[in-house]
Amino acid sequence: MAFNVQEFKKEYTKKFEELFAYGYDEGSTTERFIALGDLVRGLYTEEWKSTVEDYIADQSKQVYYFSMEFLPGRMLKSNLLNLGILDCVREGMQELGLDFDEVARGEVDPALGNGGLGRLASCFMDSIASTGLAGHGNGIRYRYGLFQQKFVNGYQIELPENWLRNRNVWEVRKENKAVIVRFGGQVNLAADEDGKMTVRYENTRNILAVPYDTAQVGYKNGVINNLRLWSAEIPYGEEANFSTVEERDDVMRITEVLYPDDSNYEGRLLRVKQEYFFSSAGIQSIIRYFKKLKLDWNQFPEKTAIHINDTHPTLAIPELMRILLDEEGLGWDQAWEITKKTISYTNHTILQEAMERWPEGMIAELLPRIYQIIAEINRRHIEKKIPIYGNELAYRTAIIDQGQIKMANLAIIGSHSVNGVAQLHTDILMAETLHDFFVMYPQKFNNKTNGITQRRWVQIANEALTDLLDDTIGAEWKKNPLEIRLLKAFREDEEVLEALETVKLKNKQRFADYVLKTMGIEIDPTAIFDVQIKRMHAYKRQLLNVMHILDRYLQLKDDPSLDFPKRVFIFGAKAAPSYYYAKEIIKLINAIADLINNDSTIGDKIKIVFVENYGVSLAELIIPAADISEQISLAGKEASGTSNMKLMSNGAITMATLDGANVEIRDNVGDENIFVFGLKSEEVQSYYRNGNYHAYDIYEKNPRVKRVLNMLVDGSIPGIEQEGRDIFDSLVKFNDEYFLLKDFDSYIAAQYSADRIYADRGKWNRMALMNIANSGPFSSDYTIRRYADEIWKIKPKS
Ligand code: Z16
Repeated sequence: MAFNVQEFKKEYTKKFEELFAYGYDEGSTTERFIALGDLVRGLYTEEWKSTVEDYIADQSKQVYYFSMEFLPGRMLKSNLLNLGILDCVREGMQELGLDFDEVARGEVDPALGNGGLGRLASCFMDSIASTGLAGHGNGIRYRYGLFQQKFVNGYQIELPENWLRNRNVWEVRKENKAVIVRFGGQVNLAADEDGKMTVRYENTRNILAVPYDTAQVGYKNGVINNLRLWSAEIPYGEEANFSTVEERDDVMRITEVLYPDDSNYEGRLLRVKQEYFFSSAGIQSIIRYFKKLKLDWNQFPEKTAIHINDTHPTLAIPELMRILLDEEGLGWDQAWEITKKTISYTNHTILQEAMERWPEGMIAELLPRIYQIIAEINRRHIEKKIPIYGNELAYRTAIIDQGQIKMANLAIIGSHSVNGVAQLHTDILMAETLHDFFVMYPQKFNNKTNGITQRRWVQIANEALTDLLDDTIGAEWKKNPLEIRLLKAFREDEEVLEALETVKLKNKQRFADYVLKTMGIEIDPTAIFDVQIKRMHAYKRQLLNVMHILDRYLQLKDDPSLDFPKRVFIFGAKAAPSYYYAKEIIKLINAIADLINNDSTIGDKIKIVFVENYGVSLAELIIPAADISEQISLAGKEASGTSNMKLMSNGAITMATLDGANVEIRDNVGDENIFVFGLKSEEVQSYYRNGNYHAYDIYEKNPRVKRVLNMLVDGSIPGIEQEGRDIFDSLVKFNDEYFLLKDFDSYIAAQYSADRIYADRGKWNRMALMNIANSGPFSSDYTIRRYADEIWKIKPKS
């Protein structure tokens, strides 16, 4: 993008005055950001428009990524970076006497997702545009994002996240592209003049779905795709069949707030309304686009791929069927072939409690026509499979079972591709969780290991590392992330290793400043920064981390002269508001932090920092500062993990169980550049199957475990009477579902070897270097290329 500093300064000054009627020097940070964002959006609208026009002119195949969640993070810097004008704007702002980073922080971070799944969707949007693919997001414009987390007396409390309180400069409301989504009512058959039967919906509640579009700017390639988020509104004119105020309120409620549950299913009516709302709106707008091309319906899958991110958008399948059958007049078989060829599905979890299933009656009442179609898909599926696989297998794969509609079953049967998100996860799906389906449709199953965009997670979050890389290996890695492997040549280069240490120290200092300012805790930037950042969940085992902290604390109390490097344990985690146990662990960690941070007898050998309101923006601050990346879920439970990839890309060394993508990280960095511990997935499976795990025995026989766990119930940690007892019981009395006690010894041993190596700075720096150098394969650019080649069958724009 041709643009110079002088021009920028002029444009910015003008834009600010136009918007606010006074000079930028008088403006607030928010206003300064709004003026900048507004200016930047204006810079790319031309290319945004022409990208769409080119797609239509070339009739290129489009992929639509349907996701209930997107977590883009602040967009100012990523847009500037991808437009190629980040440096220019930074310089211009500085010359205007403005602090660019501060202005950038004036943007609200849109928290329209819970965690990994939503952030993955946003990495994918960035990679789709940046690799030149015609792909767009489809989701919900929640009025309120994921709750803001505060700690009060160590307890999590949730506050509404009103992310639209200031103007959203990036979105464009497209009222003329609105569609109607219908709920309720009855389905009737009616004959027209020639006796042809048509399906009529009567007495439906009609809701207007209004799209808000946000540009997805590709990295220096002129491609600008679209993220379309739908908002529910009351229709005008004939469609406005509402009578009471309550009915109106109901409409507004659909896109009011994001459900705050990560990997946990809650069978709420409003949730399924949200799911149908954005699935239907998305399908309708795709069909409208396809019709402009004036092609035959059989060409629909040649021109369209629709990807459903987890089962949340699965109603896209019967919705596509409905439109093809009822509105376009196709026969069942043709419609079904088109649907299956168009749709593909990603599974993100094997946790049973996360599997979506809806009561038949609920769907029949809310979406009568969709229910009929699901029932017919189910009927045909069973009828077809019985002769081949027998009754038992056929019924085990049924969509409707015991009055429930199983969304994963519908997603698998109604699509041509089912993928897991790391090799181990996909293997478990095929061998265990979805084995029945694997027997029926082996060709549908495939793996697509997750990835991350180094543009955000290195170039934007870690400018110091970016500069060092550029100076050391050149800038090719930015276009071609695998080229970061060139860094390996410098593994014995003292100067580079020291420079790497300096970069890390600088990032640790930056985070330490934040911690001092926001929490009043002083931390030493030369200490080991040991980081666990992810949703709070029992299977992720933050509690194992806690056990290590308590053990270390006890060792130090016994012998204050013990010589190991100082450590700062850094946590960031939100708990689902209804997840009681997760909230108890939050309270526990905060109580331990209070105890240890204020214990002068251990000096600052151990510090604990539990940041409030962890999210994308805080991740950008924490990840570059991390030395150790805690990836300690019970083997077999974490589908992939993606913070593991972000942390390794920033030179943190992984403390890992062989779970999710950790396995592939180990394969890439080699055993000597990672700390691996704990049970393997097969061992866990075998314990579950044989029922021969006895946590109580470990508690009785392992004095270190016993001492640590007793701390939970003997009053040594003030303020956790209830929590300490509950957590103790979950481990000792209820047999420790996630094998913390079993993995304790090997975890502690791995932590001690980390201590020893950290003391050898050269060695540690070399390990950090090798992690960075081997992070290229985890770029979402490659993940997306594999989705494009193997599932979506689309090619980059040349
Ligand atoms: C989610 O973030 C994930 C799974 C799920 O069923 C629901 C939500 Cl909201 C996560 C997985 O836990 C994680 O392992 C994975 O890396 C991520 O999805 C992206 O695939």
